Amino acid sequence: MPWPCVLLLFVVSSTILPLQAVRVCHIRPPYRNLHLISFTPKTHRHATLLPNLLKKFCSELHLLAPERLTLHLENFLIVTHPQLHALHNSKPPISFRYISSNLTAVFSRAPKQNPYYLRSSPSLSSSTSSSVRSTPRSVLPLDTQFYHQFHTYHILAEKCRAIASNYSSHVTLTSIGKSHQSRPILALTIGKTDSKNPRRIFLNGLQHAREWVAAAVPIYAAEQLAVAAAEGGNSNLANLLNVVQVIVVPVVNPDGYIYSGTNRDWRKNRASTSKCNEKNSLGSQGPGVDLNRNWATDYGGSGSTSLDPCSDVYIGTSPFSEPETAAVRDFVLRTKGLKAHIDFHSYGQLVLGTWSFTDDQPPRAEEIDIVGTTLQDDMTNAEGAKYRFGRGANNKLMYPASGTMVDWMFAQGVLSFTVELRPSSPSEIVGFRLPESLILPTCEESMAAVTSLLTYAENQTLYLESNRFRIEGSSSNGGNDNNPNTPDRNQPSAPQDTLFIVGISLGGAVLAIIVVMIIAVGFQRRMKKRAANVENASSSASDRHAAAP
Ligand code: 0X9
Ligand code: ZN
Repeated sequence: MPWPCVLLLFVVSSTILPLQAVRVCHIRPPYRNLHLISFTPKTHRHATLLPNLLKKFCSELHLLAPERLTLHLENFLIVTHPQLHALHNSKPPISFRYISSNLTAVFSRAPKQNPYYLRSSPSLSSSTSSSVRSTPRSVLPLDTQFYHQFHTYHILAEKCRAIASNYSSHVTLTSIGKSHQSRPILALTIGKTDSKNPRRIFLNGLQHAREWVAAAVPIYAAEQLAVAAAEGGNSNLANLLNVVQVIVVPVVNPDGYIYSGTNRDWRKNRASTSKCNEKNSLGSQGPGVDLNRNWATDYGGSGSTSLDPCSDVYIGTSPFSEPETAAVRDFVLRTKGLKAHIDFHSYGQLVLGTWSFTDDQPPRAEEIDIVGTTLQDDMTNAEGAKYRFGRGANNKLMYPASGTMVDWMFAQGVLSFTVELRPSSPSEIVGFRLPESLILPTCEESMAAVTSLLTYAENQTLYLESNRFRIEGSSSNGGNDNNPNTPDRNQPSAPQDTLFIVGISLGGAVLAIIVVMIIAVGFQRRMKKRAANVENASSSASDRHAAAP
């Protein structure tokens, strides 16, 4: 029999206050987006105020509501996430206690041991609830349920509004411009910054319509940061947010995102042209501009670009011809103190440093490598999914790309990375169609990178020094076999060895021959291993290239 989950009341004690007939709602598993909370009316005033409050929520928001309310005892409520937020925002006359969002765990207990299953156990007292997390909170918790599924654009925009209103002392929501189809491009700003010497980082997602997880990740980061800022205290994130402000534009391409709901492999924006078909399953032709080819740095260069308006990598008519890229450009140009940036995409599990269009040595190459390698490690260590770092056009991880956002950001002096989220390759899981169960882990590992980027922005010198030491000191995890820009400390050293051997005395010749043979065998083995690595890297790069764009 399914557990009927009702708003429960204890009948143990003295005062039972009859309420107006409020229905008892039944819910069934799966218990998604639900929270268990409680109220303890301490006075008759509370007890008279509460019924109306609850009734309001019940009728308007389908809150589970009691038939009776017990004075001095805990009265349990099951609320949906929006109800919880609405209740919180309504500043109820008595405080509620947040207990758990894991209703499956709560209701999987045997009825007799289940303090919340009171229909069949009316004698249980409120003290039995101590087995469930009962930290009183004044700040709304992170809504992890939200990240268990992909949402429509409308819901994502609602979520941004909810983050801004629920944490209004720490978060502001603005529109930085409009898309082709006049949708606002939303930006959330979290934390404060000293106006004389501002330090900011910028996160964005979803330049490419079909890369859905790349919208969830920046929203998760914004919510997580908002919770940390609101909770304050001495947490690492709260301290960082006292110094560094974070700006999040989760969906650069809202029109494309919406369109990908019906045309799942859509990549570009929704600029129209009469020249192309309205279809675009992978590989076919459709209108629109590839926003990540529409930036001014090496605009129209040879890195996977096209002048064909129907191509998936069409560059548009001129740099920033698209309202979406122009809006972000203008916003970035008027925002002082930007230190670092991540442009989230999927897929490949890659951290890519600038430049994207050339192998020429960029300025601050060592800095890019230290931060990039650290982000790679942070993301890998968070959940165990392996991320790889590389920079340059021919980094063996991804194809060259011209006119990209990260290259333009870097040209403005902002350390900038493309992060290709999960999955790692099309064969592992089907590319852009990431299973929903992997959204949250992807968000969580990305949060590790965001935290690291905040730490970098807080004190670049300290960050670089400590990570330089860590990367040089680590034998395997910190380094990256596939990164051509990291000096290969395992390069075979045969030429020096040979010179050395030539110089030794004749008496040592026999010994020298043995040494040479040992070195030669070792050298041969290393070369074989290296060849195998290169082969692996290039086959994964060509897989990737074949899949996107
Ligand atoms: O092609 C792109 O714009 C990005 N890849 S995606 O599959 N998400 O479309 C890569 C851009 C950065 N490229 C390099 N750093 N090479
Ligand atoms: Zn992309």
